Amino acid sequence: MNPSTTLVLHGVKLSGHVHRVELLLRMLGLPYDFVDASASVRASAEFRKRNPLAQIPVLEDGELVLCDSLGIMVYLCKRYAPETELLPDDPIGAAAVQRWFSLAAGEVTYGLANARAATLWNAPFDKRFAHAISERLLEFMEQHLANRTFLAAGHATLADLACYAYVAHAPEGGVSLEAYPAVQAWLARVEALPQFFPLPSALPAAA
Ligand SMILES: N[C@@H](CCC(=O)N[C@@H](CS)C(=O)NCC(=O)O)C(=O)O
Repeated sequence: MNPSTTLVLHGVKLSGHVHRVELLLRMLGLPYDFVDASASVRASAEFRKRNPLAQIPVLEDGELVLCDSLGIMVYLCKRYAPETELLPDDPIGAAAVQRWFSLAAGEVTYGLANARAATLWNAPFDKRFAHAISERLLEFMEQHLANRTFLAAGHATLADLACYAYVAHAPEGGVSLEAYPAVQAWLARVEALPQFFPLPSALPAAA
């Protein structure tokens, strides 16, 4: 089913939270407009009317305004692709996706995303703490993926889209992926999905 109005995604291209939503929009084949919402835009009264937390992503679907990347992903599947296997409906599949959503909003954010933001943009996060959380998460993922292809099922789900960008860009936060071959193989499997597109590198291109 296609939306009757064009969906509008507010975000910035270097955000992993925004990337997971944009990746899903592309995988579901939903047309959308992308509106830049860099820091000065997010601070405006107009943006805060959409999201009082002043965070991205925000998705507009006609009159409906949705905040929170994971909530937006659930909405898009349920509204426009109710049969998609990206959001399993069976009790075990649904619980497994929720577990990875919790990790995406927890360890992935407090570890990998915060280490990246502190390294690249001097965001006020404790890098040692973020690195310790990142390592614990990656060790768990390595063990989890040793005999699995995707995080929450035998096929890709929203769990993979939600976790992908900050894991793939861990080195930008000073977190090496070298010791995690199963995690690297999983990243390659996500990158091979139809309609995949990468989060751009935040590092300056080599001369
Ligand atoms: N729970 C939110 C978190 C979103 C989030 O932290 N977005 C960051 C960009 S990656 C942001 O807007 N940061 C600005 C701020 O928190 O002031 C979600 O999943 O959408």
